[in-house]
Amino acid sequence: MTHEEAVVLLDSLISPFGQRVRIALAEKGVDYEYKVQDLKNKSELLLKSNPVYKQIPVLMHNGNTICQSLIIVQYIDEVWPDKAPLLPTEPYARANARFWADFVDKKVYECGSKLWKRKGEHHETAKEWVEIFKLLECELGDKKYFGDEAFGYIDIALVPFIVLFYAFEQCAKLSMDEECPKIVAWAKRCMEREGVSNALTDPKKIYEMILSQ
Ligand SMILES: N[C@@H](CCC(=O)N[C@@H](CS)C(=O)NCC(=O)O)C(=O)O
Repeated sequence: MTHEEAVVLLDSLISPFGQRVRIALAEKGVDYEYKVQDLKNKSELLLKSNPVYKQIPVLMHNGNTICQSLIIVQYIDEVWPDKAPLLPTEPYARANARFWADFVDKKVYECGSKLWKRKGEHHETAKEWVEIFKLLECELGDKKYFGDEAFGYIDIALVPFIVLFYAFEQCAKLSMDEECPKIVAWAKRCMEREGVSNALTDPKKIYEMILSQ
C-alpha cells in the first residue's frame, strides 16, 4: 500500500487548523480522502479518532491517527520528505520556526477569536491584533516567506488567519496595508499558491459570519 492510499483527513471547511493541514498536504502533493465533520453532532469516527480533544483536524494514515494541526504538519513533513521541506533542517532554525508557530496559536488565534466571538471592544481587540502583526512583520523583515525563499512551516501556521484582515478592517476601521504593508505583501504572495488559495475561506464570508453571530 502506498502512503497516499491510506490518507484521510477529518476536517471542517472554515477551520484555520484544518486549512493548515490541507495546505501542507497540497505542498507535498499528497492525495487524500476528505471527510467533513459536523462539529455540532460529532461522528463516532471523530470521537474515536481524537478521544482526548474530540476536535478536527485529524489525519488518519496507515491505521494511525494524528491530532493537533501543527503536529500534523510536522508529521506530513517527516513522512513525505521527497518534496521541499516545510521545516528547516538546522536545529536553531527549526526551534525558531516552532517558536513562531506557537506564537500564532497563542496570540493570533486568541486575538482573532475575540473578534470572531465578538468578545470585548472591537477597537481594543484591533489594537492588539495590529501589535501582534507588527511583531510578526519584524520577524518576516524583507524575506519572501518567514523561512526565507521557501514557503514553509511558519507560513502554513499563520496564513489561514489572513482572512480575518477584512473583518478587522471593517469592524475597527483600520488598514492592514498601512499598519503592516510587508505582512500584506506576504499574504498576497501566499495566496498565489494554489494550495493556499484553495484552502482559505472568502474573507467577506468570514465577515458576514462574524456579523451574523
Ligand atoms: N489546537 C488544535 C485546535 C483545533 C480546533 O480548535 N478545532 C476546532 C475547529 S476550528 C474544533 O474541532 N472544535 C470543536 C470542539 O472543540 O468541540 C489544533 O491545532 O488542531
